[in-house]
Amino acid sequence: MTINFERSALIEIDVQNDFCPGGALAVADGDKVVAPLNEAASRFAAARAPVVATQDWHPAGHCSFASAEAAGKWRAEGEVLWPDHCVQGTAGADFHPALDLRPVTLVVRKGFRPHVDSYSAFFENDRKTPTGLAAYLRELGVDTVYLGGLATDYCVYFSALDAVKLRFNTYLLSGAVRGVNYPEGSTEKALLSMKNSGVLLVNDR
Ligand code: VGL
Ligand code: ZN
Repeated sequence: MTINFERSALIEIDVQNDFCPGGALAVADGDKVVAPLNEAASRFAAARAPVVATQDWHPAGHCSFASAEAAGKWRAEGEVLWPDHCVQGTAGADFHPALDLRPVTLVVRKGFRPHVDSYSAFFENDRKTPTGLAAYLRELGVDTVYLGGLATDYCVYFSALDAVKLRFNTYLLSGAVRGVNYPEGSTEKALLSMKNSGVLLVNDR
């Protein structure tokens, strides 16, 4: 895979303990994304290209938690309820210990507003509130993004679709993602829908 690092950024989505085996919202083989992402990140760092890591960062009692009082509230299309996860300041919200943070130039935290969930690295689930990531990338002259991380069918999926909508050339590192696959089949469905939306799937090397 040849990358024009001049105008590219790597975006590592939610590589956090709660999404890895043993975590509160564990993704099967979630930790397997770490090695390919570290390898990609070291290549971006060598080229002095930006590497963004996102972090799901919920306050206790967040509206996306099945345990929350707000559980009965109206939900956006494709939104579901989850076990408590990635609560601000907990070990579950930390990046996986093997994720190499040295190449990371920006950490974007999302999902910190109690009443709105945030899957995408670019916009919250109200589809209006920006995270600031697009402005950061644009100011650095980035027109192409490479995405990997967790989970294929939620945060990676919504991030990739938004990246396309924002007119970034959008590549998915297909060996560096894993899905929750809830409901059953959603990982496959997300991959297909990304392809149909203009996301280009690439192998990691
Ligand atoms: C995610 C469910 C809830 C993700 C975050 O990172 O894909 N999924 N919060
Ligand atoms: Zn979450």
